[in-house]
Amino acid sequence: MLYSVKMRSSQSGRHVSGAERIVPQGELEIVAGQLLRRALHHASGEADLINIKISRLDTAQIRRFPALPVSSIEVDNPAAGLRELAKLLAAENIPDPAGLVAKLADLRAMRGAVLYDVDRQCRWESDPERGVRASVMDREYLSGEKSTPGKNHFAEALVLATKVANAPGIIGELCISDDPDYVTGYFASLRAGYIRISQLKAPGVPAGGRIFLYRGTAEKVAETIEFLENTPVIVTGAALTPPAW
Ligand code: WAQ
Ligand code: MG
Repeated sequence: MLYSVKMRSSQSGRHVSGAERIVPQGELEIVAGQLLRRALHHASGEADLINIKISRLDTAQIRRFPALPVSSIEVDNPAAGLRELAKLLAAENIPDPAGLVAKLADLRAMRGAVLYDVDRQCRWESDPERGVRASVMDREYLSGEKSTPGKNHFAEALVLATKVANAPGIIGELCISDDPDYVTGYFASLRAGYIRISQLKAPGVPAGGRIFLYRGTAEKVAETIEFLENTPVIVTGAALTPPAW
């Protein structure tokens, strides 16, 4: 039996941290404890509200996707990283790369991501302050592999990016961590894979966020959001550590 475990924490209503896991019943206690510790000790602030939600999954609904292939671009400073990001968007024929990169660099303290319609140039989240949260996902645990406490930015982002890239109507994703000292970000899509960029912000900067790029009809947005929020996804063959720069 598998369960979805979601954690989110906030301080005075402002999002501080969140995480999603899929675990067997026997690991619920340990994983809930790990997520609780993580919520209590977060670099972005001390939480005054922590929510841990556990729900049993219908295993017949679980979709499995192979992890996106990982590649990397090393840059000397954040400005160069943002330029590389814009180049990747241009290479994907996404309209207004510079505008999108500027939008990303401006984001802060959302629980979820911006769902951005690249052709209509509008946002589709019903609550723009919260955004759309990709959820109910995890890596496939290899036999004997124990889930580790603490946050592995790369491993978690690769799982999220793989789910998002496989969502109907999503043609790409941009990400900068909101953790003040985590400066590596990425662009990901089913076509391009998961492309790390070594610096997208300066150390100590609390800003960060995600933009999911949507292309499709207005009628199909609901299907995309439903997949992102509720379809259980297990990502296979995902590395725990990134390739060396
Ligand atoms: N669904 C949608 N948006 C999310 C989610 C989610 N499940 N989790 C976080 N976000 C949004 C939210 O706006 C956060 O403020 C923002 O993304 C950043 O989240 O290869 O740590 O968890 O080394 O701070 C990238 C790793 C790490 C790069 C990204 O993001 C690499 C990271 P964080
Ligand atoms: Mg964070």
